[in-house]
Amino acid sequence: MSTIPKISAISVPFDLGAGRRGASKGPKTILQAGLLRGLQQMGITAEHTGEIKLPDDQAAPLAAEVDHANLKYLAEVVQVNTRLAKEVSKVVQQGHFPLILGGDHSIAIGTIAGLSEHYDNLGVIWIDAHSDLNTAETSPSGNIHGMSLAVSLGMGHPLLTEIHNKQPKLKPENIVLIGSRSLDEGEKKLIRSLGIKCFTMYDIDRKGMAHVMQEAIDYISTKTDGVHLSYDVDSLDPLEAPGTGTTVKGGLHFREAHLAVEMLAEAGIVTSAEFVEVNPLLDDNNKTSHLAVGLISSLLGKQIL
Ligand code: 5AB
Ligand code: MN
Ligand code: MN
Ligand code: MN
Repeated sequence: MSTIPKISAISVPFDLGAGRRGASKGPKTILQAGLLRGLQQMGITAEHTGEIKLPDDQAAPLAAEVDHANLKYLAEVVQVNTRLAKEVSKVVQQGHFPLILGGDHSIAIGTIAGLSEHYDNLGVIWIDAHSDLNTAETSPSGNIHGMSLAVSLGMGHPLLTEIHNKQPKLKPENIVLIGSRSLDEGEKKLIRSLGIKCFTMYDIDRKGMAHVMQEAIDYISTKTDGVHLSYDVDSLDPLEAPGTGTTVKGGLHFREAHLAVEMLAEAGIVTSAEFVEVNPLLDDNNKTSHLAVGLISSLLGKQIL
């Protein structure tokens, strides 16, 4: 990505979409780990456009009105994502590259909603141990961070799917899942019935990360007019990324995780990105925040030589 536009980083210090608290502190530690300085040293113009405001008391009456069985903190998730969608849309309008720092993965709802205003065929590369394709009906936890991709496909509570109007935001054939290894029954059914492209850890072991990424890039670049990268750090093995709320063994190794973003940089197809689920309260010496900085730098063109 040699012709990278100005980067506008947006912090979303929100964690009520997850089952554990702490991801709200992710954006701050990622910035403290030197994100902007590193990008500037690479010759990239990067600014921090600010933080999305957290839910206020106005969320409470809304929460009381809606039926939110198995949708924890629905009102708060709706409020934060409504604000985020507006901000992301504004950044795209300005011609900048939106870089969203989470926060738990429920914020993908707002990111994708804001992006969808500007693309007819938005592609999404979803690197995650999970597929986040649950609905209130299939979710084992009620945590909305496990539902964000389903919401973007138009499935779920109307208060979520109707954020920022356009419906649905995404088409199933424009999605690629990478790193999957913990899928709930309802999610598996949905992946099969909608024919969503899914590279599990088995595929990565079997074919190698380079092969998988090339297939993913070829698949998504022909039919989309923009590609959003949604990178959940729990895609990495917990040994590499201990600071995250829902770890699953058998994940991406350090180099596999970087190769993925290096190949995306080389392909030059990514038009926006979010890095989510960094939880400093669970981390080991900010290892996971530093990892996120490394991954973002590689995505934006940092090379070894
Ligand atoms: B994450 C689980 N599928 O729905 C659920 O971290 C986990 O954004 C979701 O990928 C994990 O509760 C959500 C069991
Ligand atoms: Mn400008
Ligand atoms: Mn996720
Ligand atoms: Mn995950």
